[in-house]
Amino acid sequence: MIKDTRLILALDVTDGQQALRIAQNVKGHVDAIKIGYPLVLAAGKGIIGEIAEMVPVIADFKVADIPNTDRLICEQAFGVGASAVIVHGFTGSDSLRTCVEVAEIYGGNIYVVTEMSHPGAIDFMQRVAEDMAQMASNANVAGVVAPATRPERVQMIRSIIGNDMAIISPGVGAQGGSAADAIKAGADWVIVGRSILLADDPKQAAMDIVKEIKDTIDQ
Ligand code: NUP
Repeated sequence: MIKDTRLILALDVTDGQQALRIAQNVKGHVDAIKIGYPLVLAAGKGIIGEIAEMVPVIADFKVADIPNTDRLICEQAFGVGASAVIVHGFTGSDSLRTCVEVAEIYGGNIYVVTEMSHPGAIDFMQRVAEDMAQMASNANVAGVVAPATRPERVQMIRSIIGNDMAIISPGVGAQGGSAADAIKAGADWVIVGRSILLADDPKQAAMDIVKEIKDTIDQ
């Protein structure tokens, strides 16, 4: 993924035509589009390939199974044109290794979820997030997912993984986090869904976030 706007759109809509229209509209202003279950279940996995013709696609399948099932899921995602797949870390190193092996075959990338951005992540995930970040950094992945809602946790995770891996950070806007704070804490990209999708002018909303990020970096 080319680091330019540092914005990833979470395309959480359930209408394929609408998804294509939004992708077309924002494509110059985002570095990637993240597609998850809502859109793929509604429109079919082929939507990944259609959008990937415009913008690199990250398949947010939060893969979390035994290695063989993980392999089958990752093959499906990369096979239709995803550039990257998001996988959970809590299933452990063998599951993660299998996802990385599939990514290597397709020339794609894996991002590992560490601590999620919603409040419930504190119940269980937070206490193992640093271990999962460490596992990710030993596993030759492109990066990790860390919460823009808790910039101090982004900073902590950055200190564990070092500077060779990327942090992609959801939780900006609708979940209460700020793009500027996430970038300052060490995120490489922010992931934004509803603040763009529900805006009167999604393209302008994306441009505003890109400007906020740029102003933060230039400071
Ligand atoms: O920890 C995570 N938090 C999170 O919100 C990991 C994620 N993958 N996401 C996803 O990011 C979530 O599923 C949604 O697609 C997007 C955030 O959307 P929004 O809150 O900006 O609308």
